[in-house]
Amino acid sequence: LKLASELRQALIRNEFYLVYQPSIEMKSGRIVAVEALIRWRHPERGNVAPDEFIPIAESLGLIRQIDQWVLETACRQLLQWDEARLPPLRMAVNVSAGSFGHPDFLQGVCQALQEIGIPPKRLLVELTESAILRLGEDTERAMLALHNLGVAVAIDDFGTGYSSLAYLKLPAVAYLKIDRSFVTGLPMNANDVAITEAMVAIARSLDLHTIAEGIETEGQHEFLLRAGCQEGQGFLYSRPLPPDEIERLLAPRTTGS
Ligand code: G
Ligand code: G
Ligand code: MN
Ligand code: NA
Repeated sequence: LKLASELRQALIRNEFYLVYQPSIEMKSGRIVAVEALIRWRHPERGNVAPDEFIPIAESLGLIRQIDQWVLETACRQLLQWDEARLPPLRMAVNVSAGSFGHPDFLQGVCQALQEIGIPPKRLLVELTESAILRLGEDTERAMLALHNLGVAVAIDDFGTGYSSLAYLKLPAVAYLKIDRSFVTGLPMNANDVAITEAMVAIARSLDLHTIAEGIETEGQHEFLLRAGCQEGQGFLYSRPLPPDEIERLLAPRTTGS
């Protein structure tokens, strides 16, 4: 596959970049966090979607390098925003099973946080349910190590992954992301209403923070706010943005004179 050999070169050639999607507190509408999302600017093909190249990177064993690059780049960005006196955001990064389950993952996280100077509680690691299923017994070990470091984990794409609910009890798991597929049908679809309400109820009773994904309409926002969902992401608030646009949204305004 041509894409495979090009993917090997992409890190060296600096073809990856990150965009950041805001996450808002439902009650106030304030931006409280961003999620880093990788993009690949291919010299000939133009932008290649992560859905296309992440699975290839996983199968080629390149994902650990890529995820580490994402982690470091996102942490450096967070430091820059702090220095520009933006409100203190939480930074979420997506991590694949192959990275999360590797014995060196914790050290990579530790190193990025320490070298760049980011407190562990500012970072959120997003792991999909399907990744947890693939990890099996490695999940618990990696989760405990992250928890001891002070980094929280979000279960991404919650409700789509055929895995058990047992991992919701693991100490690092502090966030649950309600998948876009359940948000789409709100507030009209009775099944989506029942499922999202049940998810918020589970999260609340386990003391987990809920983040709904893919919010596109006021009706979805209203429903989720009333259901008790704490945070939301989606095109209604903002698309994933390059760093300078995040700054424009959040920079402290200089007042007159
Ligand atoms: O940004 P977009 O919606 O196109 O992302 C598509 C998928 O790619 C999402 O499921 C997301 O979790 C995944 N993804 C985006 N950025 C990263 C990344 O930096 N690392 C990993 N492992 N997955 C990512
Ligand atoms: O799987 P994960 O949640 O990491 O994927 C995030 C992806 O979802 C991003 O690539 C982003 O572009 C996409 N996304 C974010 N908000 C919306 C939305 O409101 N509607 C749709 N259709 N996609 C969204
Ligand atoms: Mn995610
Ligand atoms: Na998701």
